[in-house]
Amino acid sequence: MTKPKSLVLYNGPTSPFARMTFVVGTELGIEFEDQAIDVYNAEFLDRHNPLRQIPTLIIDGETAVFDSRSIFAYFDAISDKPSILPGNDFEQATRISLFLSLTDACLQYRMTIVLPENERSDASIEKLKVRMNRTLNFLEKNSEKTTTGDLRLEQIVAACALEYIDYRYSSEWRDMCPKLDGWVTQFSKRASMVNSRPSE
Ligand SMILES: N[C@@H](CCC(=O)N[C@@H](CS)C(=O)NCC(=O)O)C(=O)O
Repeated sequence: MTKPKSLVLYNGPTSPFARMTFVVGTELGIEFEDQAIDVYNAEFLDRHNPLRQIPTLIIDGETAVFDSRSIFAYFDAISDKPSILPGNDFEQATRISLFLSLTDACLQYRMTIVLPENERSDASIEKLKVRMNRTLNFLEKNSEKTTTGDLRLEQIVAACALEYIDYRYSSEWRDMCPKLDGWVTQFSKRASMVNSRPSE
C-alpha cells in the first residue's frame, strides 16, 4: 500500500464518528493533520464529499475517503501496526455495527430534541430512546466480548459511542450497564480518548 505524503482529517468538536477516526488513526500511529471545521458552513467540503459530512479524510490534497468505516479501513491499511479490523469475525463486525448504530440513534435523538417544538415528534424521540436503551442492554449482556482482548476497532467504536451517549443523551446507562461502565472508565483514560473528548 502506497504511503501518503499528506493526510488531512476534517473533524468537528462534537462529532462522534470523526472522534472514532481520530482515535483509530492515533492508535495506529498514523501522522495526520486534524482540522476541526464547522460542517454546517463548510461549502469547500462539497467538492470532496457531496454529503458535506465529517469525518472526511483527504489524501495528498486530492483523494477523499469517507465515511468513518472507509477511513478506519484506510488507516488500518497504511499502518505498520497489526490490523485492528474484525476480519472474518462477523460476530465482532456485528457488535461494531451495533455501536455505530447506537451512535447514529443518539445523533438523531440530539438533532430531534433541538428542533423547534412544533417540528418535534414525541413519538420519534420515544422510539430513539427505546432503541438506545434496548441496544445498551443487549451490549451489556455481551460486554465481555467487547471489553476483553487486545486493543481493536471494536473497543474504540464502543468507547466513543458510550461517551457520546453521556454527552448527548444521559449517563443513566452507567447504572444499567455496570460492566461497560467500569470498562469505559478505564479505556477512556487513553491519551487518544482524552485528546478527542467532545466539547462545544
Ligand atoms: N455515516 C457517517 C455519518 C457521518 C455524520 O453523520 N456526520 C455528522 C457529524 S457526526 C455530520 O457531518 N453532520 C452534518 C450534516 O449531516 O449536515 C460516518 O460514519 O462517517
